[in-house]
Amino acid sequence: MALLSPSRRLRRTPFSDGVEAAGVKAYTVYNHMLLPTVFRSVEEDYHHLKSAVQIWDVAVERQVELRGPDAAKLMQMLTPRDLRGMSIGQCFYVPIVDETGGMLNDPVAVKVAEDRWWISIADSDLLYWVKGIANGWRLDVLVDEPDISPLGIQGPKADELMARVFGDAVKDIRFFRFGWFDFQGRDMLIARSGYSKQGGYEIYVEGSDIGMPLWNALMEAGKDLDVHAGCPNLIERIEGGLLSYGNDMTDDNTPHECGLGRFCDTQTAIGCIGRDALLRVAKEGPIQMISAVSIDGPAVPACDQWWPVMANGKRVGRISSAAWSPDFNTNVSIGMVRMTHWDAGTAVQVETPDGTRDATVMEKFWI
Ligand code: THG
Repeated sequence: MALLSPSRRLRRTPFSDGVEAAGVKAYTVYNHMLLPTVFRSVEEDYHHLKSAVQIWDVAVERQVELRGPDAAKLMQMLTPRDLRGMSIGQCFYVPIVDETGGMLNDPVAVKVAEDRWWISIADSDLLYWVKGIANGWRLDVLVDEPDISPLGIQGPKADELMARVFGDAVKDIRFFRFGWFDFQGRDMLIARSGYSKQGGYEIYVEGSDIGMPLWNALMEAGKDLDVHAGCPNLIERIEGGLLSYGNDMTDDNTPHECGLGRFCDTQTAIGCIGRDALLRVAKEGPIQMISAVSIDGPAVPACDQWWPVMANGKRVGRISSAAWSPDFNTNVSIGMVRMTHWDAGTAVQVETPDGTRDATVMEKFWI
């Protein structure tokens, strides 16, 4: 593939200097910004992520900040997840839907204060939707994208590394909660979260100037832990069933089709845009569903287009993400499969660019 031409529109991050020094081999574009995808090789990065600790430049997880008296009201308008029980200090994975119940994004909402929320977005221009709603409803709230860049610390040795830099108290943070910690006189919001199933943290770094000092301090503190620059890993995230907006689902899909029905409380999410549409689909139930699919044969090529899922010569779904898994010794994939074929154990065929392969719909790869 040809190279990407750098320009102002293809934004660098506060950590890009560190990423380059660590020998990044490939990037993708996410929220108009550079997101590393490979350091040593996808497989080497995968084994290292599962055994050591990595520092991830996930600045592409941009924050849409809501500030003001109507911030909580606006946040509830954006999602069918009931936010009434959410405390300050919590993070919620929240589907964001449009008026038809179609997925616009699947961010992490961070309740910083009653009148201050961060929406840590996946790859779609959610800012404009949120600004439109705030202005259309004349809400008393400021909506913008502040200079905040998440840095992920992921892997089994993440606790040890973070304790060395921020103190032992960082280990007391519970899953999807956050606390405030000092680094060189700067307050940092640190959450126990991240786009892997290996455990770890996300540091919401406010102010680009402190990005590289923090990156360097973590690299220095973790030398004997074999710390390395890393990034969301394709194999590990498919094994773990972590969805990728734009790949695995789009605004054509409801949260229920995406397996995100457990994050919808449509009955009680009063004021949520798309509520009427979702009440209908929740009642009838989805007719297709995100599914784990194991694809037979040798390693499949990169999935940069939907691959048809077939049964008896008819299309019954599509594969949107796929990779060879060394630990499962098969190709793991995520697809959207029709109701008639979504039961675990169902035999199907997948039309890959390398030819048609036998495949099996799985309960899940993850536990
Ligand atoms: N962290 C933060 N922002 C993000 C992501 C992140 N923005 C972009 C993208 N990732 C958003 N998508 C996801 C997808 C999955 C999860 C988080 C964000 C996730 N899911 C867990 C799971 O499915 O097992 C836990 C969900 C839960 O139980 O609440 O973590 O990674 N800041």
